[in-house]
Amino acid sequence: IKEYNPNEIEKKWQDKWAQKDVFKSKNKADGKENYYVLEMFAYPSGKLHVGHLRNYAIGDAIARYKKMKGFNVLHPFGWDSFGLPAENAAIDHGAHPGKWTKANIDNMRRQLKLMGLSYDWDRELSTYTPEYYKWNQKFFIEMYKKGLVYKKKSFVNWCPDCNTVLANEQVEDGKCWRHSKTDVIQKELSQWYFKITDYAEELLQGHEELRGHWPEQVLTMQKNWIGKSTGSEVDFILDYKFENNGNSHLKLNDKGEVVISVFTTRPDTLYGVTYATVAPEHPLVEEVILKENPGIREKVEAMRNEDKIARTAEDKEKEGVFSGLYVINPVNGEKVQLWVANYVLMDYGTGAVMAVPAHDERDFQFAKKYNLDLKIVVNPVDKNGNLEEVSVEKLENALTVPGILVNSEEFNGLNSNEAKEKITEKLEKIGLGKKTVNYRLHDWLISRQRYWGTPIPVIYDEDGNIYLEEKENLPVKLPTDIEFNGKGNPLETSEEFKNVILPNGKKGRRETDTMDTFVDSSWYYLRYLDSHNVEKPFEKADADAWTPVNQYIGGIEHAVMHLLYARFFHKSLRDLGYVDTNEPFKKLLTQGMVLGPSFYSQNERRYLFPREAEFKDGKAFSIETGEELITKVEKMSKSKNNGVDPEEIVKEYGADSSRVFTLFAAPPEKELEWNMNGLAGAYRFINRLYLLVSGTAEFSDHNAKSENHYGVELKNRNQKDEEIQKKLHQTVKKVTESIEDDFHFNTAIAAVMELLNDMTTYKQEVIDKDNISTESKKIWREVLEKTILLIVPFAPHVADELWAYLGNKTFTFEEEWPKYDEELTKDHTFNLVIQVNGKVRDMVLAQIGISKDDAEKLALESEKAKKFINGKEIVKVIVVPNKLVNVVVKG
Ligand code: ANZ
Ligand code: ZN
Repeated sequence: IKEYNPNEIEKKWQDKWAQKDVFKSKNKADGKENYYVLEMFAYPSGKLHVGHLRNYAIGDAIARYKKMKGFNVLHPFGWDSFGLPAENAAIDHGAHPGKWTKANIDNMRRQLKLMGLSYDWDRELSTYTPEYYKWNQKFFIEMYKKGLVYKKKSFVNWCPDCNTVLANEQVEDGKCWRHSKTDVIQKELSQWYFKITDYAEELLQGHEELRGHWPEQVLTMQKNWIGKSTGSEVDFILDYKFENNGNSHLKLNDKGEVVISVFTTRPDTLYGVTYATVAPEHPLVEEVILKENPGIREKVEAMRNEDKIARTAEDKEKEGVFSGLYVINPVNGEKVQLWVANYVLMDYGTGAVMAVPAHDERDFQFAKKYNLDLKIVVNPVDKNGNLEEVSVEKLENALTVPGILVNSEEFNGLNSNEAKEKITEKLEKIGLGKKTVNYRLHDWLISRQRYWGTPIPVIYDEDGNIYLEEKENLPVKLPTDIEFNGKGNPLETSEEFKNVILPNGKKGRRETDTMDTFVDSSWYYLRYLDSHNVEKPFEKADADAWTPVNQYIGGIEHAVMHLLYARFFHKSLRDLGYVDTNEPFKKLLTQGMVLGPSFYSQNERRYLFPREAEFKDGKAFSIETGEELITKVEKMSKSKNNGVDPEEIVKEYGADSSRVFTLFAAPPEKELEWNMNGLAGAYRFINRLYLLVSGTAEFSDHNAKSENHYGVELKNRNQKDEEIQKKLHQTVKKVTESIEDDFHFNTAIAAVMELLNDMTTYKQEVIDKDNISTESKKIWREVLEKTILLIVPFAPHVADELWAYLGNKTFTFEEEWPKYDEELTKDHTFNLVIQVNGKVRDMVLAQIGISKDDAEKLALESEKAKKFINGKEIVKVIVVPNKLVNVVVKG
C-alpha cells in the first residue's frame, strides 16, 4: 500500500496526457455523435478565482462523461483578452497592454493546467490577436453592407472613469457596470451601432426553442430587456406655421405641417388627452420650441443632463416646462398644450407622449404639479359589472385599470379592448395613426474610445464621408507607437495609424474608435471549430455540425449582455450565409455563486482576512484587538477579503479533491458555500478509495474481463457477493441518472461515497478472511474497475492512477462509461413470513420467485414453526407468492 500523494499523481498524469495528446479532438469522428461542451472563456485578469474553478470543474465533468458515453466531444478554451483593465495597467505601470495580457494568460493557463482539465489546447484562441480580430472587422464590413451597422449622432451614456461611451446594457441603476460608484452622464456623440433591433422579434420568438433548456430566469430577463409592447401610433398636428429650410429632422405632412407622433398602449384613452409632451431631446425642441421660446433653454438642458434611467422611475420628481405651443387631438380636434417633460425619453417609442392624467400615473403626478386638467374617459366597473361612480375632484391616483368608455363620443359604452381596436381603426381611416409594436431594446452601441479593442475598419475623407477598409488590407492592426497617459483615446496619439491614403489618392483619416469587447465574445464559439484557419473565420460545414453548442456553462450575470448579443450575432451570421442554425447555445447552465465566510470589523471599518480572526464559541474575534467581528456568508470577492486562492487549494489538497469538493457541495446551479472541512472531507474520501483499491487489488481477478460481467456466475455467488454486486450496479445506475438529470454531480458523488462504505465492509467480511472464492475475486474486479470509472469525471488523476494500478494500459478518459444490469440492481431475496394459523412464527430468507412447493417446504422445515405444527393435523397450506406461507393446523 502506498500513501496517497495527489501532487505526485497529478503531475504524473498531466504530463502523460500532454505527451500522448489525449484531449486532441476532431471535427468529425465516424459513427460518433458530436457533443460541444463550452465554458464561458476567461477574461485574463491575472489569476484564477474560485468561480473559475467551479465553472471549469462542471464543464470538465460533463466533457469527460460525454466522451466516455461515446460522443465526439469538443471542449476548448480561450481568452476574452481585449478590454479596459489592460489599458489601465498600461497607464499605471507603463507596460504595453499586450505584454500585460500575455503574461496574465500564461499564468492563468499554467493554473488551469494544474486542474487537469480535458481542454483541447490546440484550439486555444485569444481575442486580442490580429488572427482573431481580423474576423470582427470582416463581419463589421459585411454587416455594414447589409445595413446591420450604422453610425448615428445621439445622446449616449458616457462613463467619466472609463472615458468612453457605454451600451445601455452596461449601465446599471445609472452607474457604470465597471465603476459601481460612477454616475453615467449623457453626451451627444456620433457613434457606431449594430442593428440588433431588426432581430427583436426573432430574439423573442427564439425563446420557444430554448425554453426548458435555458434557465427560465434568463429567458425572463431577456424578455424584459427586449420589452415588447403593442399599441398605436397617433399623430397630433402642431398648431404652428413651420418654415421648412430643407434640412429638418421633423416629420411633416403633405401640407407642410409638423406631425408629432406619439406611441400609446392605451388608444382607448385618446379622448382623455389634456396635454402632450415631448422629450427634452426631441428634435422639435431645438428646431422650433427653443427658437420661439429661448427663455426655457436652461430648464430644458437641466432635464437633458438628468440620468436617463432614473428619469422614468415612478417615484422620480416630474419636471417640465410649457413649450408655448399647442397640438391638435386627431379625433376631436381639441387644441392641447405641448410640454417638454423629463419623464419622456427620446429613445423609446417616438419620444413624444399624449398625456392622459386621469388614467396614467406619471401624467397624473405631472398634471397635479403643474395644475393641468384631468378628464375621465374610462369608467371602472365593479365586481357585478356596474359602472363605479368616480369624479375628477376625488381622484387620488390615476385610474389605470381598463373599463367602459365615457366622454368619448361614438365610442361611449365600449370596453377598453374594443375601444382600442375601434379608435385605432378610425385613426387609420383618417390617416392619423396606426397599430404598432414597440421594443424597449435599442440598437447596440459598439464603438468605444479605447485602444485595447478591435479597430473599426473605417476611413473618412476630408468631408467626413465613410470608406470601408479594403478586404485585402485586413486586419487593420493596432499600432504600437502609442502613449498611455490616461487622457482620452490613446489611438489618437498614433499619427501612423490615423493618417492614411484613400483608394482615390486623397488624404484620409482612420476611425480611432474600437469595438466593444462584447463583439469578440459574440462568435468565439465558432472560431474554436477552426482556430488556425487564416483563410476563413471557420468552415460553414463545421458551424452547421457543431452549433448550437450542446451545453454552455457560465454565470447568470451574462443574461442580457453576452447571451443576447451572441444570439443576435449568430442570427446575423446566418443571414450573411456563414451558418444555417438559428441559435448559438442549445442548453445553458448558469452555475451558482461561490460564497465564503466574511469577517467585518466595525471599529476598523474594513473586512479582515480569515487569518486575522480567531474563533471562540462559534464567534469570530480580531486577533489583534479582540473585537468581536460581524460574520456573514457572502459572495467571495476581493473587496471582502473572503476569497480563497484556487492555486493554493490545489497545491495543498490536490486538483481531484478540489474538484470533488466543488461538485459535491451543491448542485451546479445552486450557490456553493466554500468550506475547508468539506474540502478535507473530499480529500479523505479519495484517500480512502485510494487505499482500498491499492490495498485489495491483488485479491481481484486480473484475468476477469469486463465483458459478460467479468465472467461472474450468478449462481455461484454467496450472500455478500450478491449484495456488493447489487450495490455496485445500483450505484452505476444512480450516478448515471444523476448526471443525466441536469448534471447533478452532487448526488452522483454521494452515491459513490455510499458504495465505498459497502466496499469497506465487504473487504472486512470477505477479502480479509481466508479462502476468498474465485467468484468473489471476479466480483471484486468488477467493483474496483467500475468504481474507478465512475469517478473519472470528478477525480480524473487518481482514477488514471488506480486504473493503471490494476494493470490497465489505457487512459480512463478513453474508456467506456460503466454499464449496469437492471436485473442485478434488483433485490433477489426477500424475507418469507411463516405463519401458523395466521400467527407469525418465523421469517426466513428466500429467493424472489420461489415456487409454491419450495416455499411450503421452507415453512415446514422451520424449527420455530415446527413447535406449533408438530403433533397436529395440517389442514391446508396457503402460499402468498413472494410474501408468506400460512400453515393451517387442527387439533
Ligand atoms: C397614453 C396613455 C394613457 C398611456 C394611459 C398609458 C396609460 P410601455 O407599456 O412601457 O410600452 N410612453 C410612450 N413613449 C414614451 C416615452 N418615450 N417616454 C416615456 N413614456 C412614454 O408604455 C407605453 C406608455 O408609456 C405609453 O402609453 C405612453 O403613455 C408612455 F392611460 O400613452 B401611454
Ligand atoms: Zn466606467
